[in-house]
Amino acid sequence: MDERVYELLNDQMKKELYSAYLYMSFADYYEDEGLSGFANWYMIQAAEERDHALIFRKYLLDNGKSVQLKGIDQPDKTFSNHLEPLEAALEHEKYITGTINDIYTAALEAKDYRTMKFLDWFISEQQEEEDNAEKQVSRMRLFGNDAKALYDLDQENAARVYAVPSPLANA
Ligand code: OFO
Repeated sequence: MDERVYELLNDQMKKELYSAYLYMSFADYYEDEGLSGFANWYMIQAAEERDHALIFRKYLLDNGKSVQLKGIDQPDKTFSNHLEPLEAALEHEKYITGTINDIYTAALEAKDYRTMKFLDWFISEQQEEEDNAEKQVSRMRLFGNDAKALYDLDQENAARVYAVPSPLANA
């Protein structure tokens, strides 16, 4: 495997684990705010991010590469209203989309078609994650100032259930 592609895949594991850590901090904020549905949403999001890291880990191991676990930063977000974590999540997902695109570009340049194919799942996943994050932002902007509507949004988020991502389910 091309050295740069390898490094980027390895770094992505850390970024996905940081995403899990970040979303857990959002869940903690919402728990403190009494919005346990939003907390549920972000704990499931955190579980998905950990799974994303495991998918990269498996890909490296399946391709005979060693895994290098690197240090994970402390999330430094503090929030002053219910909208801010949702906006931070959208911004973060766009950043992660950029990092996936960077690996794809490196794989293309290295003619590493296998890695490009592997990344296809993540490219679709990022579109879904950005869509979900955008939906959370717009619904909070529209309805977040109304107590009954906020309660309903919280209930909706409470209904989210964890599902194993297909690359791990089929592993
Ligand atoms: Fe790993 O998908 Fe969000 O960041």
